[in-house]
Amino acid sequence: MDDQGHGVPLGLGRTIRVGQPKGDVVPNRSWIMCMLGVVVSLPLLASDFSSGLIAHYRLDGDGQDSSGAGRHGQVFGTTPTTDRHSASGRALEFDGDGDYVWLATHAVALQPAELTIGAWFRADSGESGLVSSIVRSRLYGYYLSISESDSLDAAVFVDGGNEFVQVSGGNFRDDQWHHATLSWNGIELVLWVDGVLFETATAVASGPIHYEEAAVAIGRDGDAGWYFVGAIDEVRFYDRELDDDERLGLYHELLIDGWETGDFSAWSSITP
Ligand SMILES: [Ca+2]
Ligand SMILES: [Ca+2]
Repeated sequence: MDDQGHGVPLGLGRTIRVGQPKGDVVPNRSWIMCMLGVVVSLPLLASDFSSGLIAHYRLDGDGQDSSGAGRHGQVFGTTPTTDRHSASGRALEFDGDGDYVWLATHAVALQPAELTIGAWFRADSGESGLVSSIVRSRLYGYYLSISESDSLDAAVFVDGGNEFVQVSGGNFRDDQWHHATLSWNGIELVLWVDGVLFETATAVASGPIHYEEAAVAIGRDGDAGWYFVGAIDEVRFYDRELDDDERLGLYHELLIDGWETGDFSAWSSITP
């Protein structure tokens, strides 16, 4: 395993555990009723998303942290672009050539023992053969990226860096917006994509994520290249695992956007 966490293991990692897909999880009725509750209790739902929130990068043309913690990122390159709702200037475009948001100043906070990362991404097609990093903390640490073969990869390093835990699959270099939620709870790595459980992997050695150095970035593999090509939006870091309703809530945050803007077209997406 190289310290990038990409490519062929080179012997540094003691074990590699790759989980199996568990199929789709259909939003259940209780959740739907919960979401309907948004109409009358939006502030309650919104407050749930702030529990354990370390940082929230809306990437509305900048690297500001809107969590209230002041963990603002330093933006290099990038171009404001449309988000998944076609709202202009509400996401960042990364050209694959030196564009990234540098978060190392806040590495102490952004390198928790357990974590959840939620992010929207739109990976450009035609970039196969390259790794496109969505979020990375290295050395070791964690990452969410599009692989050379266009799969979505999520991984953490634990047990002092001796164990590499990864989930991987699909083809996401498709010019479409997708939402990924990566969680590590000390035992299991869980990846949700577009509001459903995608894959899990259980570690041999439980424990905190292992970090060395402070290289945390959006759109780059920490301080080691693998620049993202496409757009990234709404990156959230939590210092805890989210439960399934919360994961679903992150994805369906568009409902909250609809509530705010009066566009309820997305409501059909949770028809039971
Ligand atoms: Ca945004
Ligand atoms: Ca550039």
